[in-house]
Amino acid sequence: MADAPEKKVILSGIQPTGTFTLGNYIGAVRNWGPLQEQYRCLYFIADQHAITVRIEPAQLRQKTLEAYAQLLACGIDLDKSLVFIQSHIPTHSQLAWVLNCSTQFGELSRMTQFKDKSRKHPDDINAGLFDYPVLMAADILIYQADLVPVGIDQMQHLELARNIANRFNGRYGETLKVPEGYMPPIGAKVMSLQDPTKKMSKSDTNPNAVILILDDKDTIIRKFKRAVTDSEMEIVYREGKDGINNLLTIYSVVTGKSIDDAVREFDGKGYGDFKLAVGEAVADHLEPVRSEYARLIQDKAYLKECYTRCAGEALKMSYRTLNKVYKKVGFVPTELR
Ligand code: ATP
Ligand code: LTN
Repeated sequence: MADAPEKKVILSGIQPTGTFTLGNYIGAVRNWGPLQEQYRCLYFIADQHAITVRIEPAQLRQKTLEAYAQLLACGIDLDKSLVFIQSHIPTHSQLAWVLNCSTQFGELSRMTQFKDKSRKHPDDINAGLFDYPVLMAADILIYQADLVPVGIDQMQHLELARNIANRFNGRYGETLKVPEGYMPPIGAKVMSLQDPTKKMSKSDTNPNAVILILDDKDTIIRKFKRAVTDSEMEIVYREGKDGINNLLTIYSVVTGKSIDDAVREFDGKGYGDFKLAVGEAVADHLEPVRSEYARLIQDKAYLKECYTRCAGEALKMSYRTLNKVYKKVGFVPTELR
């Protein structure tokens, strides 16, 4: 009998820089669960990326475990996917070194995230921050991933990963799969509730700007009530109405209704009623995530068993690519791997 065709590989990561926001959830993590049915999925906590900005070691350790439990609480099923911690898999950094030598200084200098974060942390523009996209390329290419589900802010990094793969293949012969991005049709960029021209971000210092997926119902409603909108009175999706557009997008995603239906539903209503309805819908949608997280985070032994098993499998997969790459570039083979 012919072998069943191998499933396509999906890979994505998230940094343990804080509790996931509604932006992370809608733009990325929420979409990862449903993909498990059709694809071979690998998801990981990018703790090595997180140290490109200053973070206390104890905090990083705790946030990494919390992020791991949050991923599982968001519907990722360990019978179908591998969920691991980046620093447990040394091959990512090993491949990153080789890929560094196929990456140009100029292209890394153009990365928007590098420029933004350099501006935010002018006293710590470290080489890791600069090299961040090459490690990200290695994360993806080491598993020969076909698809990478991310929010819009990561598309530039993904494009760079594609360029690096093409350049490597051009120089050494076909070795690395060139991945495609996978963006949600709606919600690829959820905006801050306090400045709807800026993306909602885990590292925002204004707590009212950000909904955390573990916020309780009262907190969620309070934050939506304070959301910045505009001085008009019309609930429509239109250019220039960034605050209302953002709320309509969020409402549409968490209720499964189309934006047009949402606009019809709130026709003639005031902003106050609308914000309350969005807050309630988000809180209800996130409630199962919050309770599942509360259960999982108690069980450290279970979490350890999960990330250890997954790392073992991921490591084995990753060696296949690393060994090929090492051979192609001309490293002398060793029995040690
Ligand atoms: P930080 O504030 O620490 O930079 P972040 O909130 O931007 O963190 P990341 O860990 O960089 O989060 O991103 C994880 C995933 O969430 C990525 O796929 C990213 O594209 C997506 N994402 C982040 N913020 C948003 C947002 N506001 N809207 C949609 N997707 C988002
Ligand atoms: N840079 C990503 C996190 C990340 C990632 C990856 C995403 C690290 N490695 C590989 C997709 C594929 C971010 O979300 N900021």
